[in-house]
Order: sequence, then structure tokens, then C-alpha cells
Amino acid sequence: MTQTPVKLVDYQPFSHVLNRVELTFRLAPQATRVLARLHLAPNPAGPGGDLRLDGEGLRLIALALDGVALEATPDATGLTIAAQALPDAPFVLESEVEIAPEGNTALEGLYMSGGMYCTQCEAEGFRKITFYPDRPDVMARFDVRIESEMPVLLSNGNPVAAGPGWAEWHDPWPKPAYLFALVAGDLVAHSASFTTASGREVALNIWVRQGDEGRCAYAMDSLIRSMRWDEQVYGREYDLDVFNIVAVDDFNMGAMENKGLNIFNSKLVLATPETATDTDYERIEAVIAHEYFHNWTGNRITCRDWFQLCLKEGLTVFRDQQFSGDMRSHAVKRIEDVLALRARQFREDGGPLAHAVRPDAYVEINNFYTATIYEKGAEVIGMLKALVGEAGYKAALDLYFDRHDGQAATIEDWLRVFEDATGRDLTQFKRWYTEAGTPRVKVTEDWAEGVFTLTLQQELPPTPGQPDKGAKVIPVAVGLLNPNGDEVVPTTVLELVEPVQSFRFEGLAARPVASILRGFSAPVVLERNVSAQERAFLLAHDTDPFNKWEAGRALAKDVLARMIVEGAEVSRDWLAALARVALDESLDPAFRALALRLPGEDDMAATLHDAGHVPDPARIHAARRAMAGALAQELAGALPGLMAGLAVQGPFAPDAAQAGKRALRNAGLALLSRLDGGAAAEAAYAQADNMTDSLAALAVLLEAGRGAAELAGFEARWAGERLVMDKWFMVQVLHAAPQDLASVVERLTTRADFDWKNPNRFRAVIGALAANHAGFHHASGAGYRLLADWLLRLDPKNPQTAARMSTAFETWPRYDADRQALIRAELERIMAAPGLSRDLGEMAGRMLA
Ligand code: 0A1
Ligand code: ZN
Repeated sequence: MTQTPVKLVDYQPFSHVLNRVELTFRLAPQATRVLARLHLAPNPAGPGGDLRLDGEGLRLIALALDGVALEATPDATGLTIAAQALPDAPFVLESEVEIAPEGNTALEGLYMSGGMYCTQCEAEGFRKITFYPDRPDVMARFDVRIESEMPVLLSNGNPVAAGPGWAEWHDPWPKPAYLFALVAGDLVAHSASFTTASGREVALNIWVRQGDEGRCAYAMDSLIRSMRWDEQVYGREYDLDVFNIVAVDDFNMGAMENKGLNIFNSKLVLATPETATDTDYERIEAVIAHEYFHNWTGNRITCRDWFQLCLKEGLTVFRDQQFSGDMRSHAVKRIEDVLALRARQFREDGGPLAHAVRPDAYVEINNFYTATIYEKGAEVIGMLKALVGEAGYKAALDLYFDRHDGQAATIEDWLRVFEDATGRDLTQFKRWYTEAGTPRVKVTEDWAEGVFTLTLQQELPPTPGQPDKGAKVIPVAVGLLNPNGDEVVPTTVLELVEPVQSFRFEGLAARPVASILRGFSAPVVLERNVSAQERAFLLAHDTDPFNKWEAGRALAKDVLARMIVEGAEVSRDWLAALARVALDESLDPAFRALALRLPGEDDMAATLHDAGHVPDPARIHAARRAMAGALAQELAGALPGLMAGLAVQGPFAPDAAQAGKRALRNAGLALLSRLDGGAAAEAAYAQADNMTDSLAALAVLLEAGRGAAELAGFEARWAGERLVMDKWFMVQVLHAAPQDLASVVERLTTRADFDWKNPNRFRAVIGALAANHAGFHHASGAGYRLLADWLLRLDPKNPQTAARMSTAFETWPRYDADRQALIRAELERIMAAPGLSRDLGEMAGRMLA
């Protein structure tokens, strides 16, 4: 297979400018006709020469230039019109192509889901719809006419006119093709309206299948709050007469920010207390906000090329994280975000798939919608904000919107607005965008004659293709506590810019206890020799809620690591410290629930590997269970009272306060099952009146080796509900005992309702297979084999999702020689498969390199 990378250094502007696009769709499942009129002109700033249009899988029916038929033979990736055939002045290129949405299982371009037509064009799906310069720096105004028997016909922008069997849309805002969308279906709307700060009325609609309209209220409420928040916090107003959201069942990702017509995976729209968990509600709120915020950060200002993907994604994630913090709790949100960052991005950054936040080469761009570009991209913006301060950040963002509105911009443009607005030189800071890998910051402390000195040393591990790196600018937020727990130096941001640097704190009466990297002020690994006593002290006294949690986390990891490696007993001090937090009613229940969550098995495998050990998944699993058992014993007397005190009064509300209570109560239930074998969980399952509690109790029962009757009852109640049944599939796989995992997955995948071409269902089973650490890494290799079998089966149908799921193998270098050999053999089997996609081929190749 040839894998020619696209390189950032090769960027050239497009040969032509495209001012306007007229599209007509005559929809039919097997033979949709797409007529396109492209209003083109030579680009004075372009390289000149031929006109090259992208196009894949299109049957060309007719082509004409300024009304004159043109002979052209498309190749596998597009169509070239030779320079000699092109006028030196503006011209119109017309094409008619035929495509078959019904057979499109890749879910890119125009496809069908549950009887409706829908599109997904990011990153390069528009080329599967018509011949077009499918690149983000070509921005045009779109006029769209849809002809179809379907009752609801939607596209971007504002509605212009409609009649029986047709509708026309006009989008006044120039946009790249990846933001194009079309939907046609038998849909109903949950509607509302929004008045912008300047007094314009916007019609809001969430379009769903008949019967689902009662499940949209939370998504609509989240949308309205997002619109208001973006006005209040960023001064950004919505800019069309309508904002449409459509929920579809078959979707490769979470959702998509198409201009004025967001398309969502239905699991991120539909929710009732009976069908959705608190976590689902929280994600719906965050993703609705994320897609809405893209209207400014992504759509009004887009990316010049796909190497700049973090320009829109890092910034939009940063904005949605700020929003969620404002809506819920900043402390809890920060802890959750850091947990996710470490689990996904640190893992990626430390393995064969590591890449820069702005990479400089790719084979398949769909493989770069990663935790590094999204989540590390957001962290980099958080650091920028910490360095320039609130006022500097606001000035820079105002300048960004002002200067680049309507443009396709770059990371250089982004950094320049910060430099121009604040006067700060960001040359060194830019390394965060161009160099991969998670820096390690070693801390040493010194106390002499009333002066406390912190010495910070940064180490930058090699990553694929980047053996050597320059020192980063690392904002390290520090606070100092005196020995009785009072804060003597409030949070101060130290700027680490050299490989090694010392910072002095003078005038202290006694040696302080340092709270370092408060709020997780930089995405680094902190290496510090801290005694268990000092960690326990910070867990009890730190005024920074993130570091308070972090101290407990670090303590738990130290204890668990010793249990795994040395066979040590659970530390009594840790048990006592954690019990104090769990029972401290002055603390937010959500925070206490997070403190009670033991380090995950994959996290421990990474930690042990970093410390020079070879992780043994079975030992990690056993030790973690022993740790939970000991914690349950420690809390035994207090659990019933703790749980009773957390009962929720009144009707279900998906807000942070109730969700926190449920989370802590269910953490208590999990501990109780270590003592009573699951009896309380059986009762809890029977009494549950919402999905959060039902699913939590079911998981506890499965962990305890029970739950058969409950699984059957759940299935009988929810058999027709796809999103709820996804949970039923997933919970069984996540909580299967390691030795049973392969057979559980085999049983589930032979069921008639294992509709593996649906990405949600595939992820519910095959994604969960890889998330069950001890089961996936069972020494037999059965987990690895099963995953590879399913990736190879999915790849010809849906290469994008197959490639994403292959990242389950990215951690292979951590494990012992036998497991390494087993995983490499599966990756080699994948590489050798005939007809392997570019997507999966690139991923397997990078993992093996
Ligand atoms: N831009 C969307 C995510 C998205 C990316 C790629 C897709 O197909 C390859 C689909 C959606 C977002 O950030 O929400
Ligand atoms: Zn996004």
C-alpha cells in the first residue's frame, strides 16, 4: 500500500477563488443526482496552472464550462482541467454527478441513517458529494436546492423558499466545504426561540424522529445557555435567523458544527432521567456548547489547512470547558478534565502515536482528531491565559475575532494576536504546538535561613521523529502552606523557561509545605519526592481544590503501586486519610466521589511502566480489588449513614448538586458490595427510578458476580431503545471478569441486535473490550485477537471508526515480551490484510514503526 504523507511545508494557496456555489440535490437512495455550479476566478495570489478538483466515488454525468460541454476523465481522487482550457477571467463550472447514499457505510459524505439522508463532510467528505476544491481555505457562499419526497429538507444558513418536494437555502457566510450539511427526513422538531443581545430573533429547532421529541428539553436548554454565555463571556452573537440541530443514530463521532445545521450523534441529544445518566447529561451540555461555540471559533474563523486543526478544536474545547465550569463546579470539572487528559492524551503522547498539537505531516487527516489536538490543544490555551492573565487573554481574543473574522487562519496568526495584544514574545512558547511529548518536571526543595527554594528541572522525552527538544515555557502555579495548614504564600505562577531554574521564597517563619502545579497549570508530569505524611497533609489542608484531590490521588497511586510491586498491605494512613475526606460533609459530594475513585488499571500500568517496572495486568487487577475491599472495611460502620444522608429529595434534576449526591451514593454502594456480596445493590437496582442509579447498581452487581436477573429485566424493558441497549451491552463487557471477557464479547457479538455497522453499538462492545484492562490484556491473547478480528471486519465498511478503535493497541511497548509479541502479531496481521484502508493502515504502521 502506498502511504504518501501530506506535509505542512508543501502548503500552497488554491489556484482559483470560489465566490459562490449553487447546488441542487435530487435525492434518491441509490441514485442521487448532484448538480453543482461553481463560480470560479483565477486566484492572483495562487500558483496558477491547472484547476484540480477533488472527487471520490462520483459518477460523472456531465461537465460544462461557461455553458460549453467539457471532456474530462476523472481519476481515483478527482478531476483536472488543464490550464489551456481555463479562461483568464471569472467563469462558471457546472457538473452533474450521481452518488448512492444508501450504500455509504463509511458515514462520510451523503449517507442514510434510519431512513433519513444526512451528511458528514469534515474533514474531507465533501469530495464524496461533488467535484470540488475540498480544502478549508476555499470559502464560498452556498445556495442549496433540495428535491425530495421527505417532509423536512434542511441545509446551512437561512431558509429561502419551499414547496411540495423541494426547499431552498441560502448561507450568507462564506464557508469551507467541510461545514456543508444537508438533511432530509421524516422528522419532528422540538422548537424554541432566542433573542440575541442586539435583539434579533433566532428560531431554534432540534430535529428528531417521531417519538423522540420529548427527549430534547435538556439539549435545548443547554443550547440557550450556551448562546447566552458566548455573548456574555466572549461577546459573540449568533449570526443567522435559524439554528438547527439534527440527531442521527449512525455517526462516527460525537457531533459536527456545520454552519447553522449541527448534526449530532443521537446519544448527545436525547435524554430523559429514565434513559440517560448524569454523565450523559453532562456530556450533552458540553457537546451542545462545543458545537455552538464553533460558530465563531471554527466557522467564522476557520483553519487554513488541516495542520491547523487545533486552532479551532483546542480553542473550542477550552471554551466548552470554561462553560461547563461556569455551569457546574470549576473544581470538579478541572479534576474530570485532568483525569481524561491523563487517560487519553498522556497515554497517546507517551506511545508510538505521539504527535505535536500542530503536526507537520499526515497520511489520513481523520486519524488526527485526537486527544492531543483537542485536549492538549485546550491545555496550551489554558497556559497562554495563565501567562498573559485575564485581561491579556480578553484583549487577544477580541483582536483575534476582529482581525481574522471571515478568514482561514493559522497557529502563527493565533500567536501573533497574543503578541500584539500583550507585547509578549511567544517564540519559545510556540514549541508547545510543534513538539510532541509530555514534559517531566523534577522538583527539589531547599530550606535554609528563612528562605525556601524550589528548583524545577524540565525533561523532554523523545517522541517518534523528534529525538531532541527545546526547553518549554511552563507556567507552574505554586502556593505555600505553613505547618499548621494556613496558606502563607497564595497561588503564584512561576514561569519555568530554562532547563533548570530556581525560585526563592523569602521571609518565612517556618519551612512551608509546597502545593505545586495548582489547578494543573501545565500538562506535565510532576516528579517529586514527597512523603506520605506530606501528601496526607495536603489532602487535608490544601486550599487549591485540584491539588487537594491530586494529593489523595498521588497517595493512592503510591499505595497501590507498592501493593502491586511488593505485595505490600494497604496503608492504614491512606485508609484513614481517605475516610476523613469521604465523610467530610463540608466538602462537595462530587469532590468526595472523585476522591473515592481508585486509580484506574490502565493508569496504574502507565505509572508502573514510567517507574521502570513491567506492568502485570492480572496483579494490577487483583491489587485494586484488594484496595477497594480494604477501603470498604475501613468505612464499613459509616457507609449506611453516609448513603442515607445522600438521598435525593424531590424529582430528578440533572444538575451538578444532585449528580454529585448520586455519584457519592453509588460510590458507597460499590464499597458496600465488597462487604455484603451485592445484596444492597440488588435492592438499589429494584428501587432505582433513573438510569444513573440503575446502571450504577447493575455494574456493582456484575462486579460482584451477580446480576443475571437484572440484566434480563433491563433487556426486557429496553429492548427497542438503541441508546439504552448500548449501555446494556457495554456494562457487561466493562465489568466482565478478566478470564470471561472474550466469551462475553463472543456471546454478545452473535446476537441479532449486535448491529456492528452502527458506530455506537460497535463502540459499546468492541470499545469496551479494550477498556476492560485486565480482560483485554489477558495472557491468552484472546482479547487482542478479538479486537483485531473486529477491526478487520469493520475496516472495509467504516475505515474511520476502525482506525480510531485501533488505538487500543498503542500501549503495547509497556507490557512484557509475550504480550508485546502477541500484539505485534495482531498489528502485523492487520497490516497484511488485502484491501486495508489508508486509515487503519496508517495507524497500524505507526504503531509498529
Ligand atoms: N469537528 C467536530 C468533530 C468531528 C470531526 C470529524 C468528523 O468526521 C471525521 C466528525 C466530527 C467537533 O469537534 O465536534
Ligand atoms: Zn470541535
